[in-house]
Amino acid sequence: MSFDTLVQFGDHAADPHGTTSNRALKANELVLFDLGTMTQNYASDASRTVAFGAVPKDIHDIYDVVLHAQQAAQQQAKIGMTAGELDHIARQVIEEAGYGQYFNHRLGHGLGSSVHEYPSIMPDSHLILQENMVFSIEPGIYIPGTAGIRIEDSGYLSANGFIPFTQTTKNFTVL
Ligand SMILES: [Mn+2]
Repeated sequence: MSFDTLVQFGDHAADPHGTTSNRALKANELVLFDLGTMTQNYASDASRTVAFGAVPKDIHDIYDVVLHAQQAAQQQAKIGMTAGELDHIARQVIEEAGYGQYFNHRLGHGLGSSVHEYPSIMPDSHLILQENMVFSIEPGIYIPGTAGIRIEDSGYLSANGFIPFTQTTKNFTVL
């Protein structure tokens, strides 16, 4: 594994920098997974959030906001734009849905022989994104006391746009 696997349940996932704990899983809450592996000395990193049982509609709606933000950034990433512009694409989707204050970290980070590397995909960065840069796109919404939702793919930037390494479904999944 490229870092300690993170699994967080329900309100516990509202801390995006939290850790796995002894908090027991309850019915009808979200489960956030964040994990990666090392392959030929290169790190991977991916996150998925799934439902364990039925979750309230407002939680499902928030999931859709995160998914739209993640997909917008992934689809619009292109060579020559700045890291700040890419961050803004996802952040704007979340802000327009009214959850801007709950997306409290950068959009993504580079990865290579370690899991967090240059470039940093963050607000106001003027760094130009270049062909074959490898980075994550991982917007999230974290509502204290309620839930945390993050969807993350890592990939590389090609002439045809962002090519994700992760193929796992991002459709809302109920276990
Ligand atoms: Mn990551």
